[in-house]
This record gives sequence, structure tokens and C-alpha cells, in this order.
Amino acid sequence: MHFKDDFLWGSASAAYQIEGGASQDGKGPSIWDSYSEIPGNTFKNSTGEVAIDFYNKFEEDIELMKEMGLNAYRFSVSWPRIMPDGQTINEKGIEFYHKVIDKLIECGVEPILTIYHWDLPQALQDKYAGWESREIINDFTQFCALLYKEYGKKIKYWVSLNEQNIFIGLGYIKKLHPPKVSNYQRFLNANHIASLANASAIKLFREMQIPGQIGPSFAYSPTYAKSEKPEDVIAMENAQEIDNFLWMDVYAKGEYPQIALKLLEKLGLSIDFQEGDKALLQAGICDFMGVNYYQSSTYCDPNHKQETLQAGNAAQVSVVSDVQTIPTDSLYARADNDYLTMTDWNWAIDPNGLRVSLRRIASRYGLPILISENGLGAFDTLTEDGKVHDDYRINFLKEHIIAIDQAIDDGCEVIGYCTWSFQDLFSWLNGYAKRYGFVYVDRDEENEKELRRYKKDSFYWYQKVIQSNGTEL
Ligand code: BGP
Repeated sequence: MHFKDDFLWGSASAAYQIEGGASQDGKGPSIWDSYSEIPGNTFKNSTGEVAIDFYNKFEEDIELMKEMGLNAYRFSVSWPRIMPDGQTINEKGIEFYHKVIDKLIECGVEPILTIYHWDLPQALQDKYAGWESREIINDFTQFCALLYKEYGKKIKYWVSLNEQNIFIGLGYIKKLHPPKVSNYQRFLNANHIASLANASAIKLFREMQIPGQIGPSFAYSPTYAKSEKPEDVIAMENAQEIDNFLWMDVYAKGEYPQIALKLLEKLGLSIDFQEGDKALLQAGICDFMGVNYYQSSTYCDPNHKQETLQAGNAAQVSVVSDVQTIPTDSLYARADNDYLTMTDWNWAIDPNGLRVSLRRIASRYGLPILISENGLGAFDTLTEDGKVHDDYRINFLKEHIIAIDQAIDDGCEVIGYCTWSFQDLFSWLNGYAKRYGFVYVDRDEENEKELRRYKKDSFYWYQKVIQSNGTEL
């Protein structure tokens, strides 16, 4: 195995998905609090109002991390907990994350702080339409300034925006996230503003000379061509330009990819570039690329689209039907990959895809990579004696760790591996049915029960992986 001694064996989470305490100690509402209140927006109308109550149980939970020997824990701070209206400071919110960070450090777990994992203060959505207004760049930067000042001496690894491609894509094209819009040009506009905010956060990080590293977490799905047919290869490359390079080039090089821009221009779409944008993007280049990897994606020529693409998820909020035609559908079409098996939610299981991802990113950007999420969402069963026999999760993670090892041997620099997730938590589209954790949390959509925690078989397995630095799989 090729893992360095300081390789971070971690796990990840996000504030809205674990904390609960939706209005405790002065927390303001986020767009997810409001969105999940509206019937039909989430699976079985589930919400993160209580989630797994990490807000009140964090000490007990971090003790479990210590017992496992976890090296690193990636968590996000809730902007409306720290600034209820997005601008005014709530001391209690600041204090909460000091306590979480201190407890992690005391337990020997390296804290990795995600600045934004989707829970925008509702007040900023109401005030100026959130990510659609350039006003957010300043507010977000002020929020970052506060975080750097408060936690800058304790945190070595910072994640700026989590999956900008997903929260903007699902929010402004697919209508599956707030603000539930379907308009490709508005998507591009909001996305450009988010890119500027991300760059501004990194620029400030440098100016304040924060002694750590910072990068975004990108939801990366490597593109495959359905066949060796040249038209399928072009479709695959189009998808790579539009779905990957459009973000990663901005993060790593401070510029948009020229082919993607031209493809969009031919569709009558454009990026709203204003004076100063270029300089800001170039001042906001990341230290590492955070990669959230779940599956690869296969593409074919849209003119010969295969009609048999696997139907939706097993249990998910239903896909909204009035989604506008997506202009880029003329450039590439999704296809099944006949060589891969699927999870309970029809996500392709593809450990090699992680090796491909790491190699492609290392080769195009030459950056170190933090795998900031990877995991298997499954239906777990709690046995009567309080066990969860999740050998399927162990196999999934094992295969992906082998792929990382191979990628390191191929020449990629990988800082660490954060599984999604340490505990079961709220899934944005799948409520509490889709479980990812090493720790089972006993609740469902309808009933919070007592939120008891149970260690799954995978808990003990990952414990050994960490102890042996990846040699005992
Ligand atoms: C990523 C998000 C996470 C998490 C994960 C699993 O996109 O960053 O917050 O939710 O996906 O997704 P899901 O719960 O939809 O299976």
C-alpha cells in the first residue's frame, strides 16, 4: 500500500444533515428549513429540523469518532447559526463550533471545516435572491472573515463551497433544491456569482495569511463514452467540458475552459463577465481539489440516444416534471454502463472510476486531492440484538480504497479520504431511508424515536483500516 503516514482517514457530514436544533440558541432559518417545510419538496416530507440532533449530542458522537480512531472529520458550519440573517453575528453559534472543534482536537480528530454546505440564510434569499445577486459575494466574504478570525488557528483544512455544481444545478436547472428554478441562463448567472464568491473567500484566506490549506469540494463524475463510436466520444468530451471543466478549471486555473464557453455560446448562452471578475478568479486559486466521488457517468451521441436508461431512484422525492428543456441535451445524452452494477438507489458502483478521477484531475491540474466524500447509500437493517451487518458497505469502501492506492501509485497526490458519512443522517432527496454511516441512527422519516446510535460492522472494519494505515482491508 502507498498511503503516507500522515494520510487522513476521515469521514464527512454537513450541518443541515446532522445538527437539528433548527431554531436553538438564536439560529436563523436557512433556505433548507423553509424548503423542506413545503409538502412534496422532500422525500416523505422529511426535514432536518431534528436531524440526528448532533447539536445536542456532539460530545457523545465525537467520543465515538475517538473510539474508532478517526483521523479527520469534515463537518460544515451553518451560516444562519452563526449569522441568523446572514449578516449579524450570533455569539452562541460561534461558540458552538468552537466547542465542536475543541472536542475533535481533544479526541485526536483533525477538523476539516466546510464553509458552505447548502444552508444559505433564508434572509439573504429573501433580500436579494441569494446566489443570483452579486451582493452575496460581499456577505459571504464577511462570513468567511469571521470564520478565519475565530477558527483560523485551529483549522488546517478548509473546504470553501461544497458541490457548487450540484447545489446550483439542482437549484436552477432540475428544480430539486431551493430555489426550485429551471432556467439554464439563470443557472449560469448564479453559478458565476458562486464562483466569484468562492474565489473571494480564497483571496481573503491568502490576505489574512491563514496558516492552512483551502479548496472547494467538487462533485466529480468521470465521463465515459458508451462506445468507441467517435460520436459517442465527442458526446463524452462535451459532457466533460460542461459538467466538469466548467468548475474545476475556474478553481484550479482561475479561468473558464475555452471549449465549454464556445459550446455554450453556440447554444445562445453566456457567462456574465464583468470588469474585475477575471482578476478575482485568478486571485482565488485553490490549494487542493476536494473531490466528492460517488459514481462515473456514461454518455452517448444525443442523436442516437439509448432509450433504456435505468429509471430513477428507489425512494426519492419525485422528479419535477416542469423542468425546462436543458439546452445542453443537444450535446450529450446519458447512457447505461453495461459493465457496472448499481446501488439500492441505482447509482453505478465503480471503484475504478475513482482511480480515473484522481488521475484525470492530477494530470490536468497537478494539484493535491482531498477525497472529501465517497460512500454507499443503502437500506440497512438493525437486528434485534442491535447490530447492522453491512458487508456490502465494507466491500464498497474496500474497493474504493484499493483504487485510491492504485492512483497514488500512478502518481497522484492524495491528502486524505473522507467517507460519507460517519453516522446515518438526513439525505437531501432521500430522507432517512438512505443510510451511509458507520453508525446507525435509529430514526425514520415519520418518527425520531430516541435517536439511539449503534455501531455497524463497518465501524469496526474502518477502525482496523485506520489502525493499519490502509494495509488491512
Ligand atoms: C453529496 C452531498 C452530501 C450528501 C451526498 C449523498 O452530493 O455533498 O451532502 O448528501 O451527496 O447524497 P444523497 O444523500 O443524495 O445520496
